Amino acid sequence: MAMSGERIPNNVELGSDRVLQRALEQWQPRFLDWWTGLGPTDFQDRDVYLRTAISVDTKGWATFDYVKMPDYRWGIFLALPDAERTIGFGDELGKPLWQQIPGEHRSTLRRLIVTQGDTEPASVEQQRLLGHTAPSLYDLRNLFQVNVEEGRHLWAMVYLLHAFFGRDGREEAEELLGRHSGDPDNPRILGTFNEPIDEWLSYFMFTFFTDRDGKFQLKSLAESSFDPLARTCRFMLTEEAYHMFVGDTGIGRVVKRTLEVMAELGSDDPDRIRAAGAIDLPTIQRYINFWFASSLDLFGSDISSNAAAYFANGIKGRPDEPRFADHSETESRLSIDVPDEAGGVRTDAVPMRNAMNEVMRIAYVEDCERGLVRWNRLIERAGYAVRLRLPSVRFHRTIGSWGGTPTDAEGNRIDAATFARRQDEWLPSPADRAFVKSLMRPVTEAGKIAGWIAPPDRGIKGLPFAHDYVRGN
Ligand code: BYC
Ligand code: FE
Ligand code: FE
Repeated sequence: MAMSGERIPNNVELGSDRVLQRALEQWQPRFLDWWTGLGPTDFQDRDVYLRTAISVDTKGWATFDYVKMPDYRWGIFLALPDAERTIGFGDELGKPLWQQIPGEHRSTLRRLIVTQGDTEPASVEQQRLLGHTAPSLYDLRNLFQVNVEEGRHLWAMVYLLHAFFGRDGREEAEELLGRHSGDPDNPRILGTFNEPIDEWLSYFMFTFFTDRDGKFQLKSLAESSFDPLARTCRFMLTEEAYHMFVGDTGIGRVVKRTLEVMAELGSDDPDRIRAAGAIDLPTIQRYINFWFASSLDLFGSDISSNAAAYFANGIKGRPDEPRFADHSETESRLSIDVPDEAGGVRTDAVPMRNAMNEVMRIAYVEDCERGLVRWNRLIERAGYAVRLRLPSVRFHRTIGSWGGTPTDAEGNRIDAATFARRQDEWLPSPADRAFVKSLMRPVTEAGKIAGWIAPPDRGIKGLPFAHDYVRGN
């Protein structure tokens, strides 16, 4: 099915649509210019042991080999069609899926696809300097693995724009390479994707918390009535799992190393732990607070007429929609806590369709909790009473009912002055960030690892940790 001999590997029979093929072949060199200009700096001529998607066959969907990143075979792969599937939610429940875009939903779908597509290259831009400070060759390889796959996710959205949106779609595809993370004049669309990621603790937080937003957004778009969108998201989720693994095990390895240093010192004093070159648990907690809150914002407003319209029109469902009992949700409501005018909290019963962003956010928070359970098990086994926790979903929000309402990490409302005075208790301070950055020194010898992180339990694809995953200098 996959045509790997083609310039753009694909399973969408690109060769039978010459106009589309030519349009994408014209976009390809622009993508490569972007990749070499704004992708990982200075590692483009290295041989990196990378996974490449080559088909959607569940057993053999990817190959592993040494590749120079600019030679990576970014392809277009959609999960196979499911002949049984019909519209799974909303007002058109049970009707046939759309293979083309209904005119009335064109601008909405375009905006969602552009928003999804925008995040993918944004993350590559955010991470472009990290290669210079990788704690091991294994981590360096994982960074580049995630980067090339985010590049492929951009291809997935650009394919949809070119194939289904004509001239508008081609223009949007250009702009996906024109906006840049953190650019004051032309930033990326969503907040989190303009945050700098210039050290590896933030990188692991990002792949844990922000790629997990990706998982949930992709799962909800995988339910879309627009079948090509659903199928492309289904396949993207195959790659996404590893991105979250990198974050989950990355944070776990930082915690593990910190616990080793605490045992060596016989102390949990943050200053002594820092002096010994590890990251104290309170600092890790503050990074969790920051990245969790920022990623919660990515779900949009908790009460959203946009979300209600996406659901009613069958455009965007809930993650794992078949697991819900009611796929129409015309009568049901969800209780949502919002700040009231008197400085307290009020509970509103919001029509379920308007609360779809919150439904997703709740599922996301539960998924995040599972990671914390694993890290806390390490702390518990080491004999310490402290636990890492997720802050309240109200904490440090910029979007939704709690956006701009100051609270402490438990979600109690406080005034702005108190927040300003105490924020260094909850969020990474400039001094925390400077400390974490001071630890970032590259370790480039196979089998060696930086002092602030433990090695992984195993390497890639059955190879040892000490394998030479990135070759050539
Ligand atoms: N920052 O009703 P509202 C990933 C805007 S991550 C800035 O609240 P709605 C990845 C919103 O656009 C997954 N603006 O929101 C991870 C709207 O603007 P307009 C990315 C924000 O529409 C790691 C306005 O506020 N995929 O794949 O229900 C590495 C009010 O709208 C933010 C998607 O997001 C924010 N945080 O939902 C690589 C899926 N939040 O239109 C990749 C596609 C909201 O009034 N996107 N706004 O100008 C969506 O489904 C929706 O656009 C959102 C917002 C869920 C983001
Ligand atoms: Fe992605
Ligand atoms: Fe990802």
